[in-house]
Amino acid sequence: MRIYATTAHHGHHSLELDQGELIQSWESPARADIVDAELAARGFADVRQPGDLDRALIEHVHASAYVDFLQTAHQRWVVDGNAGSCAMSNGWPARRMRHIRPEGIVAQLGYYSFAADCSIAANTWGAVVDAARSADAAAQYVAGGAGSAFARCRPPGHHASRDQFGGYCYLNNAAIAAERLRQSGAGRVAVLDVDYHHGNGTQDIFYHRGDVSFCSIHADPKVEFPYFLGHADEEGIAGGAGANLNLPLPHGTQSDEWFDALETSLQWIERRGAEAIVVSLGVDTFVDDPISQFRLGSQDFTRLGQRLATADRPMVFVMEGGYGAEPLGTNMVNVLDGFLS
Ligand code: OKP
Ligand code: ZN
Repeated sequence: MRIYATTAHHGHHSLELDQGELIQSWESPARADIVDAELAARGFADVRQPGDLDRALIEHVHASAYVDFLQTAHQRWVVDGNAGSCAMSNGWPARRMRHIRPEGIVAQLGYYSFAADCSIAANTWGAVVDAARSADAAAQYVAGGAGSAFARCRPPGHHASRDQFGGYCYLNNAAIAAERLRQSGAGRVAVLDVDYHHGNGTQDIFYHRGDVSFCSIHADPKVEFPYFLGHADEEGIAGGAGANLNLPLPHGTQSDEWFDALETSLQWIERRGAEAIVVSLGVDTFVDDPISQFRLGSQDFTRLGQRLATADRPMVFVMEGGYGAEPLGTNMVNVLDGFLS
């Protein structure tokens, strides 16, 4: 299996408002280092650098003004007199307020985000671009007939919508991979999101589209981040009607119930006629994940990979969540290993 990864992510470690305190985010550089070490230890040696960022491709997924904003936000923050800190908002457009883009950097940070768990530092953009490049390169490799690839992305992407960052995500790596597969000739693509959290950004990006189906297995938004999207009645609109499937599950969900949802997902993807699949691969469904409440064991990730292989489709794995220490590497690589076995 071909891997795409870079080291630019080391420059990015966000601040996060967690239980009333501003902490160094759970979404840390060590996460990718742990996965890279496990890949190397288990013989995944075909690790490549991705090509340049394709701005035109990105603009099929994100609003151009939003991409410009991300690229320049930290510099504008510094010019505004905030050198040394990370750019983060303190106000958001809520109910009965107006969605008119304001002018100042702090206000625009609120306009272009939906959560206070995600800040922008000097090196954030470089990390974000490299994650997007990795996802694109993995999709190009698979579109060329290569079978499967893993984009070891950091920061993750599935919470980033067309024009909002949040949930540790800035550009939507999985959506970029799906769009690349479409532009490379796959008529219908599916994104299967197995991260513990709902992929609200990916859903948003493809909600009007029938050519990219989106299916997510996740903790019920009534009790879990991102709180305001991911309910079972969200089925897509206009040309995308029927092309969105959400399978919310309660806190404490165990393997049996989770794998029942996976069966439902894969049968639905089959019915949608997907020629290629992007897997938003979060392993924060693990029982000991420090911020999550499902109960999958390490062997379950091998089983997940094995079941995905039976879908018998070109597959792009895009790294999303999974927190804590060493088990993160074991669990992530177990999926890839199970897939190849
Ligand atoms: C990103 B991904 C922890 C708060 C967590 C944000 C979670 C983002 C998850 N106390 N808030 O989907 O893994
Ligand atoms: Zn997650």
